Amino acid sequence: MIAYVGIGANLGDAQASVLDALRRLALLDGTAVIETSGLYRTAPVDSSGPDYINAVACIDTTFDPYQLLAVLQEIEQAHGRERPYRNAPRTLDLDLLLYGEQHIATESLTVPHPRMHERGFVLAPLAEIAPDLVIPGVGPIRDYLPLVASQAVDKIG
Ligand code: PH2
Ligand code: MG
Ligand code: MG
Repeated sequence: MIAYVGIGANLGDAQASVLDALRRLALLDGTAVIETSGLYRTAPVDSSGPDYINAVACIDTTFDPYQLLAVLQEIEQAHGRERPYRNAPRTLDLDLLLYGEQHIATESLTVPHPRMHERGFVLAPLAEIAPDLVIPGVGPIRDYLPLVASQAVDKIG
């Protein structure tokens, strides 16, 4: 299944952590990284601390959504992810944004990610690699990008 993973970090060497996450995604069983966005420096949204480094990866995986969620959490744990409170600054965050066109709404997982269409730090890297994407149940990514234009998102390098 084609899935999109959002990657973010704003503690420690955030850029190195995001790049390491991309490497680790490529090493997962039954998973190929199809495309990765560039890295973006973004202001914290409903969060605090230093600017974030964000990116998005498109993967093709044989994992089901819950298996994928578990391995994403393992990668976060490898980077010492702590969760002192909601939206706390973090060493590494991997969010399952989209899993095919599936809608999932359970206690442990909501797909599409419920706030992705309001967040420049997700939409900018996602639109870079999937400009024609239609977010299931939401609409074309093209329609949502202008709505987040005021959020500080700078592609680096
Ligand atoms: N992640 C959040 C909350 N706020 N802000 C930025 N810029 N980047 C993020 O990855 C981010 C955020 C919750 O996961
Ligand atoms: Mg997140
Ligand atoms: Mg998360």
